[in-house]
Amino acid sequence: MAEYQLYCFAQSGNAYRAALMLNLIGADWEPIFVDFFNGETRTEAYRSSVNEMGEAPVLVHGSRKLTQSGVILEYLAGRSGKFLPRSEDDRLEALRWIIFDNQKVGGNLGPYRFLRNFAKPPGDPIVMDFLKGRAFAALAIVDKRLSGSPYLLGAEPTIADLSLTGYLYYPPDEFGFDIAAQYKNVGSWLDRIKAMPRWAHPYDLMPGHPMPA
Ligand SMILES: N[C@@H](CCC(=O)N[C@@H](CS)C(=O)NCC(=O)O)C(=O)O
Repeated sequence: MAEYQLYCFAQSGNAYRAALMLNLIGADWEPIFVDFFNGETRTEAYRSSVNEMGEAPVLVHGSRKLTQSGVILEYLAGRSGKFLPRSEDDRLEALRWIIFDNQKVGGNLGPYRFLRNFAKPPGDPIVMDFLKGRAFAALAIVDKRLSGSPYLLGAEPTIADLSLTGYLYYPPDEFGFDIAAQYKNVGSWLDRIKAMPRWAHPYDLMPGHPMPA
């Protein structure tokens, strides 16, 4: 058995944050497929034995079980010393961006992409416009931040960067817009992270893609 197990599925940008971190730090890890689209996270069994919050990702490390991608990133950075913000100020700054991402970037892009590609029926146009507008406003803030430095906290990549990539490598046709082309600094930053050894696309890193017809 691998050292780490990650409950995840390929379409989940929330889970990708943790899967990407595990891969980039060279951890010995294996995915455990969560059958999200058939309702696994809503079952009593999942909530009682995997995550009471009914969410993926979940990281298992020995007797420890961690949920919330931000918590998982912090844990792995602390253990590996990689992507770890060094000073107390930097740790707080990374946490600030991770929360911003969870709420405003991934927090809007995730539901938008879900309603556009996977929900039956697809999302109401008014809801879609709202989510898109919120996501664009948040991406503009990230783009401005990245105009001054290669990574969110400066010269070195941290867990804040890995968190923010969550939904940003999925294909533009799943969104109906091209984030990397529309937000140039975000596009170059995504390329920098993509060039790191052991980077992998979410569809190659986690199980469940392509989805059965
Ligand atoms: N803030 C959480 C979000 C996790 C999350 O919402 N995951 C989705 C899958 S992409 C989920 O399991 N949703 C189930 C639900 O909300 O009922 C994180 O970053 O881990």
